[in-house]
Amino acid sequence: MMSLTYQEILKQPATWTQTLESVPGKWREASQGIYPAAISHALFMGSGTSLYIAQTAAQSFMEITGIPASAIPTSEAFLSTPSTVPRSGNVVAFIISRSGTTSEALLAATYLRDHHPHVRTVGITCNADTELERRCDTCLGLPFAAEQSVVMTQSFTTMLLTLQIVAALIAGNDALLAELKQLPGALGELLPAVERLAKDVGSSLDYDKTIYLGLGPNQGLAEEGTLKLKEMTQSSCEAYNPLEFRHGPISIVDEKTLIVLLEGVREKDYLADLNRDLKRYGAKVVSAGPLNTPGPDRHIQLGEAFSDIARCVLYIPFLQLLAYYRALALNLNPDRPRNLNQVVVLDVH
Ligand code: F1P
Repeated sequence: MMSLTYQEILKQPATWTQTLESVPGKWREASQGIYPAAISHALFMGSGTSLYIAQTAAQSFMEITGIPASAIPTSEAFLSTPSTVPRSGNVVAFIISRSGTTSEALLAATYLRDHHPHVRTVGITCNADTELERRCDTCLGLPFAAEQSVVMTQSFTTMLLTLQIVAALIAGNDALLAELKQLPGALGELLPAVERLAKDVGSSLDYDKTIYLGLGPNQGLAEEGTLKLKEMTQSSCEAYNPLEFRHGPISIVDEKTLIVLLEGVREKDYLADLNRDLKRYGAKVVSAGPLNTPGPDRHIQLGEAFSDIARCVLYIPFLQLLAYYRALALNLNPDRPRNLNQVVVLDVH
């Protein structure tokens, strides 16, 4: 039988089309009583993959709307409230959870509802009729992106794209909405080349560590790259901002290091120096993005027609397929990650 994870990765162009068609209407309904001009802060939270969605969504939201935004692990909303939840103003909290049943997401929703009436909670989930929906003030359900796999793939890009659409609607940015609408077609065209490179690089067992580099909105994507690789292959890997990586962590680079660089236009003048150092210390560098800066051993050109924000979801299928093909090369079953279930539950919820 074909791997469920693989099938869900390849479904993304179709799932993104459904997202773009349905989210504006869903948001119109769900956002009754939320007045864009009155929002003073947007808080994005999740656990695991959903935390990395929150990171990229928060950066996207602030860039698109100009409204201050931050991302936190859901546990921090109720365990470190004074340092994570603004004490006043009109705060909108997006609580992201594929399952809609993860304990920390439920605890955060209940805590905010009971203790912080100035915070309006919006659940984002891929399942219908969930406990998260019952505990939040309002909810965006995306059941067409529900998954059978343990490892989250199409749910990552669907929930991230949803939050970017919501930000564009809040900002009244029609040009960005039109740009986002080009994504399913762009991924459809790119997938064969993305898969070829992911298979080539992922199948090589010449590396004992993988480093993912991404700046700004791409940092959450780099983190997500590590999580896919850890879940599907239990390999050692880390994520960094590419310029930060030169300030110490570069000491770990050697001939058995694979670097996956997610290029953004904003850092284009700074990447040649980084690539030179990475090569000098023996790393194999694979880059993905719109630039094709001199230096990498392999490159996949993607998303040059898109802004840095709209391009975010386009990098992700490459990272997912890289982990998938490495799992196959290691004789592991990507559908059965070690020590992990679809939902992580605490005794207290
Ligand atoms: C989040 C999560 C996933 C992880 C695993 C367990 O769940 O931690 O990131 O890969 O599937 O659950 P959710 O709150 O988004 O359902």
